[in-house]
Amino acid sequence: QKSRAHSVAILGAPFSKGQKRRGVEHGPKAIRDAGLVERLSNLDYPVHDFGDLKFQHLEKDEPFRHVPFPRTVGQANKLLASAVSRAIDAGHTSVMLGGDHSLAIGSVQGHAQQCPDLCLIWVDAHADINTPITSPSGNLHGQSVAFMLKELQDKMPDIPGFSWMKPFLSSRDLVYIGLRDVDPGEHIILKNLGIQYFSMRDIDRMGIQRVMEVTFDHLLARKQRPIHLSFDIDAFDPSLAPATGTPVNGGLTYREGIYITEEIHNTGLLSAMDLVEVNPTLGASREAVEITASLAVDVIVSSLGQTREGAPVTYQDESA
Ligand code: HAR
Ligand code: MN
Ligand code: MN
Ligand code: MN
Repeated sequence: QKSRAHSVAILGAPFSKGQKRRGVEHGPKAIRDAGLVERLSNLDYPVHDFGDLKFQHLEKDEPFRHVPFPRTVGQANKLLASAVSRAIDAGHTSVMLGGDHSLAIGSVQGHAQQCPDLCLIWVDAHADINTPITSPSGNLHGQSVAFMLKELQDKMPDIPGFSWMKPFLSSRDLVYIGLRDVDPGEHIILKNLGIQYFSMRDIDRMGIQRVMEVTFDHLLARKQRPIHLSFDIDAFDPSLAPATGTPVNGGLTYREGIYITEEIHNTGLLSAMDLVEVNPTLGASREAVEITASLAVDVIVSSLGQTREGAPVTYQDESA
């Protein structure tokens, strides 16, 4: 398993207008406070923390149908997309700290500006593939994937705030892991487009090892290509990740979650990732918030090469 000694760019995205509960904009600080940069410095590449993006909050942003804050979400994602694109162009592996999951629109789009052949692994309790028409809540964090998919282009109305982007991803270049709360309209889309997904039931049946094998067969068998990992912390069981806005029982175990990220690291193809939906105002206690943020750090460092079996000594030599 090769892996280039990449540098890592951390981009904080303190943003919450893709859903109705405030507090998730404090996710980046909670994840940093849980020791992200120190833990990454144990790995063998340089870390550049670019701080937090400064998002604008628009005064006038009328809902589109029942979808709140369309222009605010659109503009935030436009800003994030250019930041991710610049980070990838500069040779970094991009690590976006959310923030709510609507931010994946900009993160994946910015990555795709540099790597048009990327594939997407979406680890989440939810499919986030509602269109503004099918969405029961109207919340844009439940619609991120619908903005990306070419196959849904004619199902998407023109939403104010999103004229800067066009759909860029094929549905065959996407795999879901961890689903257990899928809306009826989303189920129809998954089935109609033949999207490869592994629900928690599939993980129960197949085991996580086989799930990852089939995931990579599906995405990488034809050719090796950059991977975007979009990891929603609510993929984990709420006992492990309580501080999040839409917890759903019966989620990933710690070992399943870490196995997913170890396998993704071992491909040597991870090019950008998101860690979203940590909401430090929602934990029932200080400890609940700390275990959630510390789990987020474990997911990130494991994706970037921390192993459970140790590693040979490496020397800090960038020319090597
Ligand atoms: N499917 C529901 C909706 O569209 C809830 C999904 C949003 N929750 C998330 N996203 N955290 O993964 O509103
Ligand atoms: Mn999500
Ligand atoms: Mn979710
Ligand atoms: Mn490695």
